[in-house]
This record gives sequence, C-alpha cells and structure tokens, in this order.
Amino acid sequence: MRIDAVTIFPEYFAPLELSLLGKAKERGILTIGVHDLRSFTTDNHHSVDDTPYGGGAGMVMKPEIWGQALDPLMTPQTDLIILTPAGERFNQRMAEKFANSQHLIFACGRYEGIDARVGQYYASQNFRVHEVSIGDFVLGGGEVASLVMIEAITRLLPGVLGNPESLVEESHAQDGFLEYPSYTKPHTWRGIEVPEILLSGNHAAIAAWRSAQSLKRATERL
Ligand code: 97T
Repeated sequence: MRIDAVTIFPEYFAPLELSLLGKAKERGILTIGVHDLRSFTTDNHHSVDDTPYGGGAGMVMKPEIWGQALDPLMTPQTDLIILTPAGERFNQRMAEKFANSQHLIFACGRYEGIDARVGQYYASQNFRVHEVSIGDFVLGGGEVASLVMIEAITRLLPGVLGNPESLVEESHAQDGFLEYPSYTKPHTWRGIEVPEILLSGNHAAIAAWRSAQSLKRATERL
C-alpha cells in the first residue's frame, strides 16, 4: 500500500516512522509520502487560504493550491480521503475497506476547511473521493484524524501486526471489538480477585461469560 498525506504541518506525521509502521516501511509493505501544501504556493506570501465567499468567520483553503498538490499524486488506484467534520463517520468497516486499497491520499484541511470544489472536481474526473470525519468533535485540522485512520487501516495489512491471531479474534467479535474485561496475574491484586470462571479451564463457559460481559457493556453504553 502507498499512503500520501498533504498538509501544511508535515511534522505532525513524524510518528509514522515509529514502531509498527516504521517496520512495515522497512519490510516494503508500506510506502508513505508526506507533502507540504505550502510548497505548491506561487505567491510571495505562500498563502494557502482566503476569506469565505458569502462571509463568515475563518478562512477557507484555496482550491488551486490543492489542485497543484493533488494532480501529480492521483492515479486510477487512488482513494482520496478528505478529512472534514461534515464527512461520513469513520469506523472499523471503513478501515477494512480502505485496507484493501492500493493507494490512499489524506488531504488534511485546516481552518474552516478546503474549498468544496476540490472534492467535487476529483469526483467529476471519476476518482474515488471520500469525505470522512472521525467523530463528533472539532479538531484544529485533519492531521490527527488522518493519523487515527492510518493506524486503524495499516494494522490490518498482512505482515504489519506481529500477531495475526489477534486480527482473527477481532473479526470474530461482533463489529470487531473486544469489549469484555481482561485480567492477568496476580490472581489477587489489592484485594480484588480475578473472576473464578476464567481460572476454570472450561473454554466454552469462558466464551459464554465473555460474550455476556460484552453485551452488558454494549447495552450500558447506549
Ligand atoms: O475538526 C476537523 C477539522 C478539519 C478536518 C477534520 C476535522 C475532524 O475530523 N473528524 C472530526 C473532526
């Protein structure tokens, strides 16, 4: 898989060199390119944004700069992901779909977002364009949202995770989440004991207890 990120803050993507993803890059499973949007400006002030048509607070990122940055990256294999609070909510199902892509581009907007014509244009050219949000809260920009998505997606790639067993177990659990409580040694810690059933060696009873616990947690959260 190839991943490109376009941003005015390339330093945000430094963590991609660490641990798991650093190893995936060394193994040739993953190629990552981080691109400074400002390097595509042509004016003396290197401006990437301007005031919104129709008025209102804040600034909007200029479409020409985004076009200059994205044109050389786009291929028929590309899924262009535009981070925006107004996008479709990211979830595990989406992570699984994107994990099957050859090429992801993360367009990280700051301020009040990117001129709406950027997504509209690439969609009109028959590229796959996805407007995505990671949740109902406001971030300073799309960089951290991109990092969240990149971690969720790349850990699904064959050879990235050390232990593919945990992926199998995850996909068994409903919606891909392990929601039951977990325990390790010691048997008693600060007077609190591990549930006796987990020491029984009865694997069917343990599985039943865990799914009851998951269900209990899920209903408590709703
Ligand atoms: O709040 C944002 C600002 C810019 C780009 C993305 C976001 C966001 O994404 N998910 C939640 C918020």
